[in-house]
Amino acid sequence: MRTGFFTAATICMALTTPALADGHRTAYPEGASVYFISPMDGNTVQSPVTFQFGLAGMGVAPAGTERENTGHHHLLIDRPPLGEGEGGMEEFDYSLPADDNHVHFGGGQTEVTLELPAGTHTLQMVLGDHSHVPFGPDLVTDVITITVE
Ligand SMILES: [Cu+2]
Repeated sequence: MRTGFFTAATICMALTTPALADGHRTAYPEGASVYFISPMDGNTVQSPVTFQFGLAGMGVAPAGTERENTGHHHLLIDRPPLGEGEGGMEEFDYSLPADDNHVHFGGGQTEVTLELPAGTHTLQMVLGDHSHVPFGPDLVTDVITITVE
């Protein structure tokens, strides 16, 4: 009985405080959001592509800066939505990798220009904390698709 009670309490807490549920993720204000300013879903663009990253309800700070309610942007390129890749939802519990599919803007950039090969690409923005751990499923964008000419 006792074990059952604690299990239920843990699940309840996980549902109401997702940012703290696993002890890894950093808390963030309710209602905060990240969004693409440009490009937008369905856009056809030329390479190099200028990206503008939007963030509401929080501030941008360089990687390594441990300041409440701040983070830095990441661009996920041509991979499944975060949480639906090989690591499943555990992707939200660890630092994002840094490779061709996971680009970090650890300088606190909100606008960058990137070379992308011609073709169709999927993109997702993810806000990460000072140690590159995603804040949580609320602080990612939908995956958008752009075509590079
Ligand atoms: Cu990062």
